[in-house]
Amino acid sequence: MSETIISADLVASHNAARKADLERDYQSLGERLDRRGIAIDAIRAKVEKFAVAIPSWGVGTGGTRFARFPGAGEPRDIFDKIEDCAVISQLTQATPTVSLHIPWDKADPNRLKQAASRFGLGFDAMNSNTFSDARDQKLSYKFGSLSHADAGTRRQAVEHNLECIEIGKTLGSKALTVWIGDGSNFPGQVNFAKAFERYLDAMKEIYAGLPADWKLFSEHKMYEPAFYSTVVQDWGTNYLIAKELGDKAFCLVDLGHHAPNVNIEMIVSRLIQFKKLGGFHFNDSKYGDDDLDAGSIDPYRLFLVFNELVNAELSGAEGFDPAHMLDQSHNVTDPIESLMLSAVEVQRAYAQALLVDRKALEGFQDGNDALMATQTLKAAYRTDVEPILAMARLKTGGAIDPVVAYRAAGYRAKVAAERPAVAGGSGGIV
Ligand SMILES: [Mn+2]
Repeated sequence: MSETIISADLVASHNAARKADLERDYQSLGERLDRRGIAIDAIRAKVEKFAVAIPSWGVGTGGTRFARFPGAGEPRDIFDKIEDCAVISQLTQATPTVSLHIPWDKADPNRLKQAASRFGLGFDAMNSNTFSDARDQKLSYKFGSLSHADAGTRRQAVEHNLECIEIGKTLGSKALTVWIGDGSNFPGQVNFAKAFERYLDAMKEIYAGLPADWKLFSEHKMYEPAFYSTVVQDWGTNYLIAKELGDKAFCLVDLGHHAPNVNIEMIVSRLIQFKKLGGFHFNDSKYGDDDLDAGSIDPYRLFLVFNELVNAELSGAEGFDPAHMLDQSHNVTDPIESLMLSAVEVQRAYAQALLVDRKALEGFQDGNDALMATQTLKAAYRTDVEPILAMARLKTGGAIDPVVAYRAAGYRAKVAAERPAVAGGSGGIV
């Protein structure tokens, strides 16, 4: 039995006070779903198994390039971060793994593993960082990393990624996510084809270092930090990379890394069709790579993405096993609260997508009944699945209302007393 940070008695009394109401709501929803031919317990069982990883960097307060305003009790190191992740996991029962970022989270891998397993946590994909310069780093990434014009700088970036794999092997991770900031700020600054060629060559070296049971995820992003051109800018380029590298290479889709109005769910469908969907960084966006809380701006889009994922899951698409991770920056909220609610929002979109009447939808599509086809999706999306999510938490030992239980536990005030305030001022993680 793993340790819990929030008192089990507190969670139990929180749940006891809400259990009777939840049971009534669950039964009432169950009756309505039954009329639609859906067994509520089967949906709940799938929701209970659904998991999304927490990014270690998400539990600290984020910031913008203008400033960062730290919150109270911010984690001082990766071990504090793991404890914050344990709280999220305990109360939501939806986030069993942590995704590490090297070098930010660099520590003795055996100690890391021990710290996480204390709370029953595992490790998701490893994330390399060649978009900023680490302390004591020999060569700078100011003008790029894996696509840099200088062979020595490329070598250093490759070695760093290989080191991430080595650390991940000890931790039990099974994937490496590579996002680079390489690109240019001025027309003419780089030769597009040469830069991409250098990137591919470097990625081939990283790919060659992957253990047999690992996956390599490349993550595209339209712009930023480079503002004129970006080497891995869209899903098309990402697909080329995955295709060029081999069977263990897949595309990672960060929802915020596209132009406004881009049809992300269709990109997801394409990548599933051609067996190159590796996973997600869930977040939401209003303008660009805003890294807002998942489902906070456009929950319908999140549902439409899950509609594609559930369609693939139910049709038994070969090799379909995408990784789920949150990738957010919390500037004005308690990161633990945001991450708990975001994990629940992702779970909600999954549950709603499971309610889509796919047989009816197919009939409307084949009959060109656009109105009824779209209403079929809306009927699923409009269903309030909260009783399913809350019951899944109750049954697995989480809290019926994670934020209320978290606030009642006084965790933030407790760690604020133990963890000295950090200075603000500089730009945050974006
Ligand atoms: Mn991301």
